[in-house]
Amino acid sequence: MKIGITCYPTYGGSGAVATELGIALATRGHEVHFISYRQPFRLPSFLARVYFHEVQVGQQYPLFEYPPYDLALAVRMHEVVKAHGVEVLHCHYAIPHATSAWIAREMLRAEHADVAVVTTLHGTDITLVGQDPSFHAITKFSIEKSDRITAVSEFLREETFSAFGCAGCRVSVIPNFVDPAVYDRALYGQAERLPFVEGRKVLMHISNFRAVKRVRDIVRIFAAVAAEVPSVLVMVGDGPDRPAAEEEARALGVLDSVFFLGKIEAVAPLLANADLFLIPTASESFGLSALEAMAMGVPVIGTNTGGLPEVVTSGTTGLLYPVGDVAAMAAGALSILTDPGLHETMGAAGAADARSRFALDNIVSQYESLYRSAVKQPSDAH
Ligand code: GMT
Repeated sequence: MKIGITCYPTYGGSGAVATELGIALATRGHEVHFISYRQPFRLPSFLARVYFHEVQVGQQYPLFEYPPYDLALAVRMHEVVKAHGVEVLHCHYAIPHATSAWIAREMLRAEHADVAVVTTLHGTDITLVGQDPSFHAITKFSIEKSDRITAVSEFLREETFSAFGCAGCRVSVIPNFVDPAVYDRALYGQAERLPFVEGRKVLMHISNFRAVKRVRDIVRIFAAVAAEVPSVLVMVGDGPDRPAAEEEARALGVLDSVFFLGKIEAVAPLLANADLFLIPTASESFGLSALEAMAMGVPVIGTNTGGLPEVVTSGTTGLLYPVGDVAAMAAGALSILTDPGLHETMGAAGAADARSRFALDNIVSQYESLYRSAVKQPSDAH
């Protein structure tokens, strides 16, 4: 098939999932066209059957205080569908991608052409941004107009129904995935070892450091653990709350043992260094980084919120606690770190669970069937 994929190209789980899905589809012989304002961060420069179409917003007219990206994206989608015979436009993150796809499809229909629109809901497009009064109606409209809608967890599916009512929405759950061939601890040896660890335990966090990630809690958990067990905290990624994390580490006197590595594309070699993964998030529709940690055999300490319990089985592949319960999370972390048998059992259970429930091959097949059904039998939501 010929598939167009639109996502946010910068760091973030939705862009990572969209890109890895596109690469996997191309490996299976499909032709994949990424349409976005920048080359997605996990997309290597050349891959057979993978194309990138940049959206340019055009001249910055003085009249435009807000350049209309959504319209430029719709025009590019329309152009790419026509030029390459794309059959499905798969939008990752509803706003504004599903709206632009609807416009592109209307333009095609005016020319007696067509394309199927599939929208994957990832998280804040439903739980936060989509519920903002300035976006609520258009988000509801755009998802209802999609031929197929998927959500990355049962939690997000339920949130979609409760936030939008969405009488016409048929939301299927297709979870995120990992490639077991990449997320395999055995592949990474001494060369990938972090030089500053010096025999200490490694607690790791990977995110875009937004408020929802509760980075201060991460540092507080770490400080409590480091008081008992020699350890370092490795913070991967970047975002608005990085200064807050630094401030907290300074205030707690642990800044010397906290290492901020910035944005790093390939996280598997880093996770190979980790003893524990921390994700004390306030809300998470899925928690792709937790799944990546599990696949690498790293037990997860997190919160029992949103879709995270659908990924991490508390007591088996990690330990989950109420949001903000730093003391419990620190105690949980210590219970794993000080019991090598438990650490090994949980790590192995995570790696096995990631492979059995979230393996790339199985999930990509689910998307392929969805595309086929959307092309053969589009929804009547026109
Ligand atoms: O929804 C967001 O906040 C952005 C999005 C992203 O691009 O990182 O994150 C969401 O999608 C990821 C991939 O499906 C999920 O793993 C994250 O849990 C989810 N984030 C939230 O729900 C806060």
